[in-house]
Amino acid sequence: MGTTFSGSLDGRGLRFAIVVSRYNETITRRLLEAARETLHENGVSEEGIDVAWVPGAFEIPLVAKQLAVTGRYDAIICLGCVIKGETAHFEHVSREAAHGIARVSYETGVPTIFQVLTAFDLTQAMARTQGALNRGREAALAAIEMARLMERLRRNRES
Ligand code: INI
Repeated sequence: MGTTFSGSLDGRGLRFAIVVSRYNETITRRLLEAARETLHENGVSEEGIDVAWVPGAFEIPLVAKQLAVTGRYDAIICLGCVIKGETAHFEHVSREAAHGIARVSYETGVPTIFQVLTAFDLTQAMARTQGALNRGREAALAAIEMARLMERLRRNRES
């Protein structure tokens, strides 16, 4: 019988970097708080969480990559909020954030979690940063699970 690989939600001893954008900061702070809280709830220590602030979602991938290549982190969590305005700027920013964040994962092998909200208005964004629905929580859980899964896959490669 073959092997089934899966991660776990045990964050003890893991290290994370969170890249968070200041644009729409009311929302991104809420994502950050929920992500931090969830990491702690799952055993990640205060010293295990570094945070880097960037101006907007467009700048997230560069900083995420810079952090990923240090080799210090088990996963990178990217938090941002893009809200549709009256021009196509929204499309460019959200597309590049998504592509860029995915590329960081593929190029570095470090799980890089995409939690850049793309909303049509502030109400939609607020709804996704409340209570159990807070997407910062989802991002933190995905980061722990992916960190543990990658660790498991590395062990499998070495054995
Ligand atoms: N950045 C965001 O994070 N969210 C937005 O909604 C947004 N809009 O709508 O313009 C936004 N723009 C700034 C962008 O991310 C860069 O910081 C800027 O273009 C400088 O490179």
